Amino acid sequence: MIKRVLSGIRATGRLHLGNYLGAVKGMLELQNDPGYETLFMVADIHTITTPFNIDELRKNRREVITDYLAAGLNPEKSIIFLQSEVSEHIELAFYFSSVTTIARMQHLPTYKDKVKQHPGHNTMALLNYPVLMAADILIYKASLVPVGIDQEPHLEVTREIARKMNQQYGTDFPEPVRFATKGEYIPSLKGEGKMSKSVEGSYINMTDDLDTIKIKLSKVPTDSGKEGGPIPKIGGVRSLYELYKLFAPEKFDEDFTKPYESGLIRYQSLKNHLAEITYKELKPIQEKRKKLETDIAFVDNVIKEGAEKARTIASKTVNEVRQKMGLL
Ligand code: AQP
Repeated sequence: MIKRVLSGIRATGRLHLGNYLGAVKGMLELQNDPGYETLFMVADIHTITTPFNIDELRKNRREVITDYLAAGLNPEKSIIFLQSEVSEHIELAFYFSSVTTIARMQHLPTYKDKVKQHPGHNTMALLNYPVLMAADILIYKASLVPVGIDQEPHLEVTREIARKMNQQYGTDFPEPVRFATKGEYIPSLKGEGKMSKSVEGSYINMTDDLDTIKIKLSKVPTDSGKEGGPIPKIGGVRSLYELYKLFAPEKFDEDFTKPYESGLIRYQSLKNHLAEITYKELKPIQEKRKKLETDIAFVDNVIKEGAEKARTIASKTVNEVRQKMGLL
């Protein structure tokens, strides 16, 4: 039986290397494997769980679709859509909230982090984020989810909800697992935490040009490079190491690990080289993006057809759930 795949990215801004390496690369791999039926959405409803600007949201919904297409998501192989255009997700999330306790949601590390980040915005929508994510996945009965490691607690919640729904109402939801990429956790350029859209100075955007990437990497904090010893587990050096490993896997031992261990690393030339190899991978995506930006009708059509296809599957699941719960 063909397995379904679902993933999404919030419409909070331009995509960065963390989104690309942790999520989009996994999406591409699964899209291009005929053993899977793939659905990729822009999680624009999830965007309103943290403070947002209306005009920015409207713009970013389209920007993320364009980023997806530029990176290689293909509407002939995948269903690409905006979450808000399939309102069944919200309906299913409400049904799921009836088998989810408030205490379970309050204990999630992702929830606590966001409350810390936006103390004046501790809303029901934020608390409900993982329930909506469970609905996003289970509405398509997807069993594989290409997302970064930071999303693992939410997948655990999704599995719990699937189990509870199946036990209490006899539904047939799968218990989805994460599809991990090599870049499942890209650290921040600031050397602390993960690369994140909402942390200024932490990220490289997929649309950054070579000079911008060089400037951003030049600011990554490092040590003197003369101490030697094992690569630190945290901090700016670790961030550089992780990026180097992903963009130059065959050379990182020789270029990074050995010079570091022997106290001979030269950060400036290393950072410049890292900027060049990073840009080399992003350049074709950026070129494709430029063309897509002018092809408004094509992008509009992707959005329209994606929603129609997604809605067909989603409404079937919601009807099944209504029936099983006595609402139909
Ligand atoms: N640093 C990261 N390393 C690996 N994967 C990452 N992802 C995000 N950051 C990293 C993955 O990208 C996908 C989309 O994430 P999202 O936009 O839905 O939400 P997010 O995690 O909130 O992304 P940001 O950049 O951190 O946005 P803000 O700052 O707005 O919260 C997910 O698969 C995620 O794992």
